Amino acid sequence: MARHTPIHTAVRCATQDSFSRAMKSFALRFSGSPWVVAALFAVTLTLAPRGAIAAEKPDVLFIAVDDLNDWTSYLGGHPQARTPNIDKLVARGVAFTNSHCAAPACNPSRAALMSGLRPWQTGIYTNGDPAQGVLKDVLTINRHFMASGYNTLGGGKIYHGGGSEGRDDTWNEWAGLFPTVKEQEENLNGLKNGHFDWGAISAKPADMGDYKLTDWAINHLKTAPVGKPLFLAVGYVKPHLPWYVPAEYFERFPLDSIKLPIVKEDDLADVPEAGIKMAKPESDHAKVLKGDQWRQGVQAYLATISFLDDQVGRLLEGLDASPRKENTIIVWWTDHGWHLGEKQHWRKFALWEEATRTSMAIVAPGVANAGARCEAPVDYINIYPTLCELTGLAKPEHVKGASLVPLLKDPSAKWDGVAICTHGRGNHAVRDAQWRYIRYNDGSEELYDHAKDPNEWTNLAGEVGVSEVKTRLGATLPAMKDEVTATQGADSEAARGKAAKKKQKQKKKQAEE
Ligand SMILES: [Ca+2]
Ligand SMILES: [Ca+2]
Repeated sequence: MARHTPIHTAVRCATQDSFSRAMKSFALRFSGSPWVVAALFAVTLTLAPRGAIAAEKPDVLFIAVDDLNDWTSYLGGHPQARTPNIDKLVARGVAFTNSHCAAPACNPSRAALMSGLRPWQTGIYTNGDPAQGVLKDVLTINRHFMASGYNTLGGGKIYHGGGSEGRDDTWNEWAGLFPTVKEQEENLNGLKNGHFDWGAISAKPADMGDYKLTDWAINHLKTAPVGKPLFLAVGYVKPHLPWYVPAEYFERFPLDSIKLPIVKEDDLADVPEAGIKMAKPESDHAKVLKGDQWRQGVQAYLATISFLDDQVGRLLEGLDASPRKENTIIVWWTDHGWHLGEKQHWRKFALWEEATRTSMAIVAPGVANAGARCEAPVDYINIYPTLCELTGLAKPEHVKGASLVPLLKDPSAKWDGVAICTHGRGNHAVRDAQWRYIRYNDGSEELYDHAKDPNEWTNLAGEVGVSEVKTRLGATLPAMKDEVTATQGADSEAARGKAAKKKQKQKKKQAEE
């Protein structure tokens, strides 16, 4: 797909009334000029009849969480994880237990979910790619809800970086990140590894940004006008590093009781070079071992998740005490998974189960059965179309993913979809009900059979008799030539800003010399 295609189709999908239809033919005539189309798109959004669709629409509570893997009680990713409130939330609807991000890093995962476009369609593959510039004319989820008459409010971390959030065509109110206690590197764990740090801090829960964000959200649930449907996006920052939370959360997980993840000593022996480069065993893992901080790291992650869980509990109470309790769709998602030493890897940035599996659930009163679990392989390209179907909003033309509504109605319904996760151009993982197939951009492969090997210890890609599986799963991936190149340095506001700064620096240097 050409890089600008989504932008043009975004223009077409914003055309929901007769005025817009007239403008559409105008847009199509000028579709060769991105400038005209972009300007027109802005006009279309401005003149959309806000509130016209309003009245009977359900409200949407859209909850994003940063860096939470499957260490929740209900997913059982770690036996000591204790998340009664998250469990309560997902039990109100359908918990998707085989759900995966579209990319294992904050920026590309969020950009894909919010736009409905995969990394290989936009060129947003890494945290360094300028998503705000690339998506500036794309009808993202929040813009679609806003243009459709929803009171669209956002706070915390929804996208990665705040480039577009302050614009008046993206949110009715953008609250930004909430200030928290010290987040700069304190080196509490002694590893001298930037924000890869953890430890108890002497602060009250109420000093934490996520606590303030929760208060902000509860206030809007209570006071936002009931005559207008609400799209409330709440972006929690924890359990992102650094894992600094008040001591009371650490006390919930005594250090001498902590269990380490179960790992295989020589797990990387059958992983191709490209995978080992992602694992970087000589980096974080070597430092953790050298500093004897593995157990402390696990404790700190569990403690930080527990802090998050308390905030989720407060938010649910706020929803239940509000006039919106009965008619609110909840979309709960974490932006990717996290390794804590499995395959000698820490953080996300890889294509194995720990990095791609997420916590995701959809509560849809009257549609989804409470307490249901769905094991179908799904990913974040499915969220945008699901939200459109649940709220009756038109599905934008550029949004090609399948809606999850059939699975919300019947979690065991037939499902042909697979989950795809992309980490850099040409590197992908595909997950179906049984298998994980990884293909790197040098052609090397991994294949794991989850029926027998849930820890992904044994790479079967070179075995006899698996070619059918590899071919079938590989067929869902794009050819390299069809993947958009990374947008880093591409024509975008961020890149232009960077280039201008560089030029200025050079000039200054020359002047000084
Ligand atoms: Ca993240
Ligand atoms: Ca292995």
